[in-house]
Amino acid sequence: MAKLILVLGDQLSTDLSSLRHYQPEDRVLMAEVMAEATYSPHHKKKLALVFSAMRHFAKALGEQGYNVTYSALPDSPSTLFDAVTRHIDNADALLITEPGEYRLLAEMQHWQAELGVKVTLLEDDRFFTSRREFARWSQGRRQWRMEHFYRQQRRNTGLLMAGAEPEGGQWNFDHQNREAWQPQALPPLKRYAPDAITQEVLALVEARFSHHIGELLPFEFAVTRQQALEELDDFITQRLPAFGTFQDAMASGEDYLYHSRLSPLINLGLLSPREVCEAACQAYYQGHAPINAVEGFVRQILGWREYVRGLYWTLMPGYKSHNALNSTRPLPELYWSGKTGMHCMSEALRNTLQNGYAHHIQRLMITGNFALITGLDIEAICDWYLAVYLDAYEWVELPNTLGMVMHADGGLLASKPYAASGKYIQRMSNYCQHCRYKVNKLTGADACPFNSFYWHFLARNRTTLAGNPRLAMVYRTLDRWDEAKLDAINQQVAWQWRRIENNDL
Ligand code: FAD
Ligand code: DLZ
Ligand code: SF4
Repeated sequence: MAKLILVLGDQLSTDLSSLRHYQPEDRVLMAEVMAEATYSPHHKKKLALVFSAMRHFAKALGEQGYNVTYSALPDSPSTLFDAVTRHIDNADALLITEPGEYRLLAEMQHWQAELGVKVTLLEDDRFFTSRREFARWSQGRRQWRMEHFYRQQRRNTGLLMAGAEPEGGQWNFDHQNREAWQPQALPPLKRYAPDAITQEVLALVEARFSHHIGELLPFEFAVTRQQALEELDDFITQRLPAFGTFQDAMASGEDYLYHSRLSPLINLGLLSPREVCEAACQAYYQGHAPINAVEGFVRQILGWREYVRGLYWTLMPGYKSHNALNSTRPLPELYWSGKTGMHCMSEALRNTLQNGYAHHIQRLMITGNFALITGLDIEAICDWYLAVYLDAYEWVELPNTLGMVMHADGGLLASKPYAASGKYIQRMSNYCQHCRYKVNKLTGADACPFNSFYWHFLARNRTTLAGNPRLAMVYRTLDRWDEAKLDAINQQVAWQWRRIENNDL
């Protein structure tokens, strides 16, 4: 009985559950399709990355002896279902590792009836925790907290454990990981010159997707398993040792700092989360990187990445419709153009549009914080985050945006909204030194917009947020302010909104 095995664009792992069932009579199908390329206006660099990595992966599978059919754009069926329909004829069954996004899983669940052949969806076991294990962990818990989940993950995997105790005597070294930026020379990044396959993909993206967001060139990203391993090694040797210390820092003109840039490669399947965590732990045991760096890094992958995935699959499809703070303002044009006088925003947006990248603190505390405190429309901001990053897939983007940034799930993902005034940005970066606005001013034409938007956010969400013990202090401050001051904030915010609408903030 011959099987057709459909491998999706973010399933580029030779140990994929579906490929483990491959027999010599089977065929692997990979297809570039317009439906996947356009369900979001993906950044041009993301399209190039996904297509180039898919083509390289198919070639590598062929070289290893697999029968591979690769359907390349522009001459490809428009949907994955159409691609399967075209190639199913000699097969008696279709095998797929479950897709990462709910919308596709929901579609695939109808395929057996529509195709008339047996369709088997296998678990995607490239994660530390299965969907079922997360559902079991979360069931009956009054509160879901990443930190509790993470400790269980450490115990289950033995990563950074010394017997029953956490390595270094603590679960978390975050207090050492909040250094503000200090000017310093950063290690150079590795760049990969586009080969013939990538050049063909770049020409395709330029010809067919020129209206998509972002800058296509230069394109120097890793696209093969070998290059992904080089990227991992480069991060572990060059940047991991200082990763923890400057994890929350931001600096004008510095796009990556000591971050790993590995998320696009892990999410595509070119690196496994386990091998990445193990490489970081090895650096600790060999004395190459300190515990605060290694634990901080491992927590992002073993903790946060697994946690948001578990939460996504446990709560979808309902999760997508939450809007606890009633955020409804249309997304300002500046998110797409990057044009704004707010230097912190302009830096985060430049990085985003040029590189398809922004590090976590830029996503959370700059573009995310601005979206939260101005009350931007949930669907629009989620769509934006899904479109603009190389690593964006809904299973990881949605909980981070809707939950962590917008607090739209009412505090399920994060116990307090990550709202901040300009003061936080000033403390963690050098942005304010280059800005046309004055970070210490609350009102006036040159006042930092984050300040008035922040207090306005707290005032307008008082009913929902004032009971949160972690916000008690800021509400006590707000309570001391008289009507005149609150009125001035309202006027400042109204004026800033007019400037936003005129693309002039
Ligand atoms: P590093 O700082 O080097 O971190 C190491 C790794 O940890 C990352 O490669 C990533 O795999 C993982 N990680 C870190 N933080 C998170 C997190 N909060 N959730 C899940 N994994 C995490 N990450 C994505 O992979 N895809 C997304 O679509 C995505 N959308 C986001 C949207 C918002 C609004 C926010 C605030 C965060 C989002 N993140 C997303 C998480 C995080 O910002 C990125 O994983 C990280 O910036 C990627 O860069 P890096 O590889 O240099 O990360
Ligand atoms: C992201 C993406 C893009 C841009 N294009 C394709 C494609 O043409 N063919 C394909 O199989 N997969 C693609 N992908 C990845 C899918 O969108 C991804 O598998 C789902 O979103 C589930 O995570
Ligand atoms: Fe951003 Fe305000 Fe600082 Fe300007 S002054 S960089 S707007 S925080």
